[in-house]
Amino acid sequence: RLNTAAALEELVTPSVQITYTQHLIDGKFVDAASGKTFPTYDPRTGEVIAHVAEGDAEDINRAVAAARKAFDEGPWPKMTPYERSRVLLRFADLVEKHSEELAALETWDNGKPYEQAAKAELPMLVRLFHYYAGWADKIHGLTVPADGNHHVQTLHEPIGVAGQIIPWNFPLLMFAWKVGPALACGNTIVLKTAEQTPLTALYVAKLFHEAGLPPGVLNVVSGFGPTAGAALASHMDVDKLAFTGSTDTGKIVLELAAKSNLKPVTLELGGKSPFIICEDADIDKAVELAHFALFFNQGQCCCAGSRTFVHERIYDEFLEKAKARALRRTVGDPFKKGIEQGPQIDPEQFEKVLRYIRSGIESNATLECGGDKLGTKGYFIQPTVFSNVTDDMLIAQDEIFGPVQSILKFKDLDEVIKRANNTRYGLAAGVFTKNIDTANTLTRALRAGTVWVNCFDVFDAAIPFGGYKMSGIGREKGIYSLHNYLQVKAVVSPLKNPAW
Ligand code: TXE
Repeated sequence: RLNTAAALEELVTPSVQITYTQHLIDGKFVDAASGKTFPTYDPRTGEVIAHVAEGDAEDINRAVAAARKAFDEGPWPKMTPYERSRVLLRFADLVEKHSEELAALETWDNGKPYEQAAKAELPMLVRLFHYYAGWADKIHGLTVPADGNHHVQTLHEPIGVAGQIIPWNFPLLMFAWKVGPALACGNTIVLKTAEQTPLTALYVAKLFHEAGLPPGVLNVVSGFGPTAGAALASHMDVDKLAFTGSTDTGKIVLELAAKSNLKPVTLELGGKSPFIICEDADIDKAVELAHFALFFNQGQCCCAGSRTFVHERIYDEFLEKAKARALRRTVGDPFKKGIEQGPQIDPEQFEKVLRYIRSGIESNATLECGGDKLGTKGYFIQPTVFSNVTDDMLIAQDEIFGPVQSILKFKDLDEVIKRANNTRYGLAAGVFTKNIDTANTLTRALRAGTVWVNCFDVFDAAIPFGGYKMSGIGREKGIYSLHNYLQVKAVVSPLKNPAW
């Protein structure tokens, strides 16, 4: 029996008030043009937390017009880089000051453990804005030694109005990954949050204005994908689109961007990341890390280590221990201390995960533990482990996005390389070995945007993140993220006296 039921009995009441539910456009909170609202829910219970403004094309038009004006007329792009950097730093200070409320709001709207939000995600949010504040005054072009008698230089200019569409699994961190580089480079923004988690972005956008961000630079619209999201992706006056979400929706927004004004698009999409545990691995450590790689954030991570490949010589021992670890996982009210796993985000995701569990059972994978929902309200799912998973099973191919670990057996390196790469995704991979040659071979052979060796889910503001293949286009974080938000202008002028 999972040691969790007690934690589901009595729910903690979050100690945070919902203050901001309207769109933030041109520095002001405003209702939707249509006057419509939609509910956002507490995933612990399915009860309504708040009603927020429901954006559609008209709200996106208003937000884009504000962002356009703030870009074309300034002051933001014309401020000195140092002044922009100071705004980002002041914002980071305000986030730090409001960390507890923000973590509570994030947990309430998303269901993730409060301790994770407060101790890991909020500090990371602050760190990301310190990082991008550091970049703001270090963005510059080159002088280019071209043939001929010309002085040639490149100017790195902001790209203009950035449209940004984010998902619900890390609402604040996705906000930071998108907004940080765009603002550091001097752009203006219209950001559409995920319909499941609209609350924290509105809160931090308000803090940005307290930090001195001019009106119109950052506009936040709540609403649904096919209405507000599609209007943003296809807007003729948006100069760049950044999207994080499913591969299917990524294809839609890429098409909308192409069919409208050919705005460049960066995409951070799904994954089916392999985590390869070699025969020389310290089994206890590997079990813990593979567990973390999959179950972190209720399994709702694009880079989740969702195919655990284990060498045949250590497979049986690994499996026993992986199962024991999953059974020890504490599931319950994410506001309670010591809870490792909260509810899934919403009924759709909850049903999707349960469908994949049924598919695993039907395709004759061995259900080692879990396999069902937990409790009678909210969207809790038992930590689930499947063994004897083969590559052709749906649970080994599709992104489940839930607490379902699939364990596969392998014999040798060549075989596991082929199998690990045999996926339409290429977001991340993990390797667990003591052998440097094995590590070097695997890191080079794996077709993925990140390879974690003897670690997993190590995120840092400076480390680029993004996917090969159908996991996306482009990189976020690090120096690479700046390229998404800059135009390069070549400036050429004749030299009067070429000899000098
Ligand atoms: O994603 P969507 P959903 C994966 C994960 C999950 C699946 C479905 O496997 O189970 O996607 O989740 C907006 N035009 N990931 O349905 O639809 C939407 O409003 C413009 C992985 O939540 O991709 C939201 O803001 N925008 C992922 C955002 O897209 C549209 C994180 C993501 O929603 C739109 C989340 C449209 N037509 C889910 N339709 C990751 N990479 O981390 C929707 N949106």
